[in-house]
Amino acid sequence: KKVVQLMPTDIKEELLKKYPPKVARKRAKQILINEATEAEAPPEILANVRTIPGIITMRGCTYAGCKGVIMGPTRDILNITHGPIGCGFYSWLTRRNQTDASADGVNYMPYCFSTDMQDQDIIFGGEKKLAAAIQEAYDIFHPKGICVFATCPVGLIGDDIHAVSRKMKEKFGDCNVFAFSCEGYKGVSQSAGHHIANNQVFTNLVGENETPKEGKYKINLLGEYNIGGDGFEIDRIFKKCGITNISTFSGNSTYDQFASAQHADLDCVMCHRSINYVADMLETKYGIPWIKVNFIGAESTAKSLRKIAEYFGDKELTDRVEEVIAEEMPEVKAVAADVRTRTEGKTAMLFVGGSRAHHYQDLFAEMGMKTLSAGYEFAHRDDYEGRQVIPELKPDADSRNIEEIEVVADEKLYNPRKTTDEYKALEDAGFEFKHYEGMNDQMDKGTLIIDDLNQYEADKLVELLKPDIFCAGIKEKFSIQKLGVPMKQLHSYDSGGPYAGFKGAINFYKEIDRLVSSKVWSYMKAPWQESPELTATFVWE
Ligand code: CFN
Ligand code: HCA
Repeated sequence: KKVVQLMPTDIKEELLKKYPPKVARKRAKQILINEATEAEAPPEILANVRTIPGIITMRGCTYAGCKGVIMGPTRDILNITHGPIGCGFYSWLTRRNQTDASADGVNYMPYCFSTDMQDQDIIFGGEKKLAAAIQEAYDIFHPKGICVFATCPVGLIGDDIHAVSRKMKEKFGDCNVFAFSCEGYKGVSQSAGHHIANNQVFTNLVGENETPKEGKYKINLLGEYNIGGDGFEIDRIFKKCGITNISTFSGNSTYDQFASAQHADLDCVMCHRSINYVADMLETKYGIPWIKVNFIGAESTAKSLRKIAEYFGDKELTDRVEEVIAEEMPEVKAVAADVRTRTEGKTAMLFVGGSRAHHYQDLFAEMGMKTLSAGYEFAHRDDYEGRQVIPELKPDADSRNIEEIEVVADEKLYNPRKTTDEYKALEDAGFEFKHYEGMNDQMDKGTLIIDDLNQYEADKLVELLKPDIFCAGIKEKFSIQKLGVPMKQLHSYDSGGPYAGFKGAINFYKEIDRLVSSKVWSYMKAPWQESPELTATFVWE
């Protein structure tokens, strides 16, 4: 193992060395050495900007963020992709979002619905084909809701998916049909797709069920997607505490849960990046306040439960939460203590999406492991710096003009060019920010925080810092393993999970212990690489 003597500045320089000057200048703003600036303000990072063409990014597209991420995990809404078959196929169950359909048996998630656009649809338009697909889906399944998702060519040829959906909704009368202008090319990344999905679900679905919901402590869990069963574990804990989860956006959710979200008393935001827009809209329209929670990590789970109990300010709930924590923790602590004998002092790198690269650092910390470097694929500055929007400046969001809402609005709200001094001036002027801890707050001084890490930089970082484990997604999986470093997918969890809550923490400790303690990585070199062939001397008898 290489002994690292490199300073963070050296590493940053190494990463940038190969780029042409213009590229290097832009990338330099997205690679941050985590140090307080002169004014002791958090350092600034450039985020949510377009990837430079030619760079192999790990990001996904707007369609993926809308159809796959936000709408995908709801089992009884029938999702139709209007586009070429590849878009539907590659977003078909790859995210490992689980569901429990035992209540009524309705589950469309194992299906892949698409209009399978062909050349003639591109030339003559695909609206008729879309209407026929919606009709066919309705006739076969009679779902409560049908959602239509635009792919790139739909935006280019101008099919009016909203008009088609409206017409079909009126025709059926008993099925809510609405569409998403989530063409893949819009915005900067999948983040734009989250925003579009948030707006449309809020506009077309939330608030539809006016029958009040039973429960003493009613919450919504926003930004939890039940990957590998995480949501099942969190719901188990809520139930044990006596907390009623009205709706999860959107892991293991149903049409009716979205329709009833306005009946909750508190919104608990887990993945802020993907769902903060719904949290804000629920607050504005229904007066439901939101708090930030994190159920990744046993300590964070306990902290989040206490935060919820504190909000309700009721002794019965506070006592029950303490009882649950006391009951669950001993097993977690025992496993942590055991694995720590092997994991203490080991190092990790995390480059994942828009929240996990931050949340999972808690689990590593519980194992005594240090995060050397981390970053998001597509998060915005507030996810790094822990700032939130100034509600007074919130623009009207129109999902059909994503450049406006994602780029212009972002500048207005989070303003990538706003300096920390300007933030402070706004605060001093009486603007209220919702504070929560961003990635930069949590990471040690001198660590490297890198936005939109690419293939080249990932390989270079591993070569320079040789972490004991690298966490990212499927695109990085095999290139990292070929460098002789164990790799854990923190999107799909490979085939593992749940990792959330108390039981999830135990699973994670054991899995990481297995990976970082394995001897297999020391056998990466073939025998002839280790000890090159001896030169033979040919002797003629
Ligand atoms: S489940 Fe979430 S937690 S929703 Fe988001 S930002 Fe993606 S699909 Mo992949 S694993 Fe990832 Fe987050 Fe929120 Fe998942 S870190 S990239 S869009 N994400
Ligand atoms: C997406 C979904 C994804 C991809 C994961 C990966 C997921 O971005 O479209 O790259 O391994 O979690 O499934 O983030």
